[in-house]
Amino acid sequence: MSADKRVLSIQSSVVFGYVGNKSAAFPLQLHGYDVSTINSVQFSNHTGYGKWKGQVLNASEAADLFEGLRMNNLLKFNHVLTGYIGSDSFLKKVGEEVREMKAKNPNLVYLCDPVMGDNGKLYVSEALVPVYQNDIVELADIIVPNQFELGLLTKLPITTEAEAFTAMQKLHDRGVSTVVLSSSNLGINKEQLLCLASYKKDGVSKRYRIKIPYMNAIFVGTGDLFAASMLTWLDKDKNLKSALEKTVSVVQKVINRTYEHAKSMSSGLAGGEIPTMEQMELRLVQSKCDIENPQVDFHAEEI
Ligand code: PLP
Ligand code: PXL
Repeated sequence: MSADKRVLSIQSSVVFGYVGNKSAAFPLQLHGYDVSTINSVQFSNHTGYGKWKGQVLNASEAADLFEGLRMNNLLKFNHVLTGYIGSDSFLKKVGEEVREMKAKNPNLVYLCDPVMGDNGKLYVSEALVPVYQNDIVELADIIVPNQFELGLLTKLPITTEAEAFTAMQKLHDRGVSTVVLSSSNLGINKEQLLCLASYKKDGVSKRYRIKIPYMNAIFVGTGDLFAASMLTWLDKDKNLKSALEKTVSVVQKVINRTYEHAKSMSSGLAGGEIPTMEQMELRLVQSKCDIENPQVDFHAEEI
């Protein structure tokens, strides 16, 4: 095992389809990372289907897994990635463990996707919000909220690009060096999403913007792919601009391949039918070459 490429990824898992660890592990492995997964839930399929079955890992079960790793001296990760976590006690436990791992290894990089909700709606318990705000933010080196989550973390309004950067600065003030707003509706019109990024550490400060075309379709698992890709490219390139460009380009490539495939599956002889959730599952495996070697189709502007 390569000594410096061990990732602990704590997210959900699904039997069918690609969200959480199912969306993050494959891209990381393609880039040579040894990925250890803790599945915060194991569901048959993602919750967007409306019906699902499965298990939720509770805080004491998570503690058992950490204890087993500790007993064998295996808690030696260089990167921790967290995504969807459903309970506040579980999230607190993760925070304690990350704190301890960082005390032992100051070079450990923690990338947090503070999954709480989207478009003004929470999809986790309200009890998680103060845990992210008070315990988790200060542990993160990289944080990748969406627009709604950035507002929740900072208790600030995010209605303009300037307000978004003010909120991102607030996260820098708490010690987070890299903040990436993965998507926002702060563009000039509805056809345009903005992805914004801000880096601040040791007196160096950088800000970027990438414009992304809006697509009138719902993709699930793209945020998880986005986070795994940011971890990869920030680690490999050590450069926020190129990491952002490659990440957005890869996510867009996967989205487009997914949508083309879904349309080809859903259009009967008459055409025009709306794709099902199953047809809209990310075409991740089919995007192997793009993930490994992304062509940069989206360029970041420095602000
Ligand atoms: N959806 C689209 C269309 C995107 O392009 C991106 C990022 O590039 C995302 C979603 C990721 O954002 P979120 O974390 O809100 O899922
Ligand atoms: O990608 C977000 C996500 C993660 N985990 C589970 C989900 C979803 C989105 O629906 O259902 C279990």
